[in-house]
Amino acid sequence: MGLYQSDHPDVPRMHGLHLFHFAMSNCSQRVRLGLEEKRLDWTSHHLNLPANEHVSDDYQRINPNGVVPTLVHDGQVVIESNDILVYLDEHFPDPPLRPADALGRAGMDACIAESSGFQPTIKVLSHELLFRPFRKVGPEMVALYEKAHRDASLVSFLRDYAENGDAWQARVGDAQEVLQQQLARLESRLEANPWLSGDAYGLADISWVVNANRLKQAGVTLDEWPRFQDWGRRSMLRAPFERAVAAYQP
Ligand SMILES: N[C@@H](CCC(=O)N[C@@H](CS)C(=O)NCC(=O)O)C(=O)O
Repeated sequence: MGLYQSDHPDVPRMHGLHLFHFAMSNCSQRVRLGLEEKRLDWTSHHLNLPANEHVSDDYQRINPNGVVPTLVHDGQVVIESNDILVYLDEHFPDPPLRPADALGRAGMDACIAESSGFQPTIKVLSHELLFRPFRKVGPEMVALYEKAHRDASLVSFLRDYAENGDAWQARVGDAQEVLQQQLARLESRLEANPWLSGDAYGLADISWVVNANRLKQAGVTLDEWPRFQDWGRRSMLRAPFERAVAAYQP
C-alpha cells in the first residue's frame, strides 16, 4: 500500500480528500475515475506536467517519486495510482468496487498489478503516438529537469524522448511488443468474465480503461482484440468516465 510519511508542513493541515493531479495524465485519470465512481468530494491541486510544476522541491516532499497523482486524505499521503484506488475502496466501501470472494479478489489484484507493470509501456506509446506533435522537449528543458528531478530513470526517459534517436526507437519497439502481449492477456481474461474485475465493474476496469482510452486516442488498431474493444466501449459509456476523463480532454 502506497502510504508515505511526508514531512511537508501543509500535509497535516489537509482535511478531507486532496488530489495532486494533471488533466491528461492517465494515472491521474484513474484516480479521478475512482473518486467519481465513489461519488466523493475532493479538492483539486492541479500540476501542469509539461511546465514541470511537479519537479519542485516542494512537491517532491509530498510525493518522493516526483510524479502525479498523490492523494492526501486527512493528512495521510497515499502515492501510486493503483494503491490509491485500493485505499479509496477500503476507506469508502460504498459502492464496493472489489469482488467479495477471495478468489475473485486475487484475480482482480493480479489484473491491477499488470496495469501497474504496463505504465512504462503506455508512457512510451503516449509520447510517441500522441504527445510528440505537442510536446517539444529541447536540451535546455532536459538539463533543467535533470537538475531538479530526483529520479534518474525519468531523466533518462526525457532525454531519450528529446533526442528521438536509437535509444528512443528501441523503447518504442519494446513497447509495441509488450502492448501486444498485454492485450492478449486482457482478451483472454475477458473470455471468462464480462469485466476485468470479474462479474461486475470494479477497480481493475477503472485501472485499465484509462489505458484503453489512451490507445484509442493514439489510433492503435485493436481489431485483433474484439472483447477488449467491446469492454473498452462499455467502460467508457459510464457517466463517471465522462466526468473524470472525457471532461478534462482538450
Ligand atoms: N506508478 C506511478 C506512476 C506515476 C506516473 O508516472 N505519473 C506520470 C503521469 S501519468 C508523471 O507524473 N510523470 C511525470 C514525469 O515523468 O516527469 C503511479 O501509478 O502513480
